[in-house]
Amino acid sequence: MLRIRGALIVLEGVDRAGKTTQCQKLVHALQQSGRAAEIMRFPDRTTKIGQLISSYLEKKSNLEDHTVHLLFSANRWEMVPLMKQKLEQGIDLVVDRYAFSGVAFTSAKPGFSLEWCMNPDIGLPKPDLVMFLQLNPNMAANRGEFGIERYETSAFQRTVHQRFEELMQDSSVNWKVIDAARTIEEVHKDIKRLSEDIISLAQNQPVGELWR
Ligand code: 2DT
Repeated sequence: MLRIRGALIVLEGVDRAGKTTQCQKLVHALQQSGRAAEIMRFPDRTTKIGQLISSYLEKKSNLEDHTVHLLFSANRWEMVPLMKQKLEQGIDLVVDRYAFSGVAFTSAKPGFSLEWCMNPDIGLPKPDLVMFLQLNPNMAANRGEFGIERYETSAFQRTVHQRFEELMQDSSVNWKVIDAARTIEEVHKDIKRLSEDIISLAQNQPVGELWR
């Protein structure tokens, strides 16, 4: 019998949009319906590269901007063999941030083009579905104070949001915009439905290559 592959599903959005909560709820719902589903998140702070990134985000160390961008990308590439293995085993991967966060955050810094930022991530496993949790920056700010990590200021988040809007113009990626200003359950219902649809479609197709 032909083994049916899992789907690669990514959640993106600005801070406070509810990505992490929704990833957890989606994995739980898929598991409840009998699928093998697992959560992943980037940056993955558990690896050696991830620890360098974590210390940078916590402002315990400084890294040059190009360097940290490449580390974020390397942190994805180091997980690629495992991701491919899991997808081939039929496991659905629900991923909290991916290359799109990589590009949106670095290109929000002065002097970084989208194109330069996209380059190191070209060829990563292409998500079957990328859901962007849309929340306007004012509403995000109303959900509470920003944290103390790097990038957690409203001015920077506004620019990040603009960069995501530019990335969403790219029709080679299967973007779906989700209104994240609703209740957790309403948002979850949409995410679950879109995910179930893509899981059936993806199983008959090979995993693609991002931005190639
Ligand atoms: P969280 O761990 O709270 O999601 O914050 N980031 C993330 C980048 O700058 N580049 C990337 O490639 C990725 C995946 C977004 C992580 C912070 O790191 C930023 C917020």
